[in-house]
Amino acid sequence: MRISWSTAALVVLVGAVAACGGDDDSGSGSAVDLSSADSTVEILAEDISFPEDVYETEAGAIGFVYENVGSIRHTLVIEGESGFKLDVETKGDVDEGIIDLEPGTYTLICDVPGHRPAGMVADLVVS
Ligand SMILES: [Cu+2]
Repeated sequence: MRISWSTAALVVLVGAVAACGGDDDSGSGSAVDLSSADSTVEILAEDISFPEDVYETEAGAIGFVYENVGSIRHTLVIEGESGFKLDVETKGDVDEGIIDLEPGTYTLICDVPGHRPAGMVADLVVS
């Protein structure tokens, strides 16, 4: 797995901002170490959609990098996996998380009210 320098810089930046702000109420935090992930999925949050209808990855510890390229708040939730939620407040925000998933097809959504019906829903195919 490789993380580009720009991504690494962004993550460091966002971490610093979050530390200063201190009001991250999502509980997802920003101190996730993606180096322990078996695979990584990068997902962009647009206003109001995901760029892809289907994301594919391999079973195991899956790292998610969620970047807000829109201008309003978005979240990333995996239906049926209540312990996992990423939250990106505004443009440029990046949130990361790791979750163990077995093979199957999962549903990714943004659970900000109105966003799922507007198109923020995609399949995650884990093989
Ligand atoms: Cu959204």
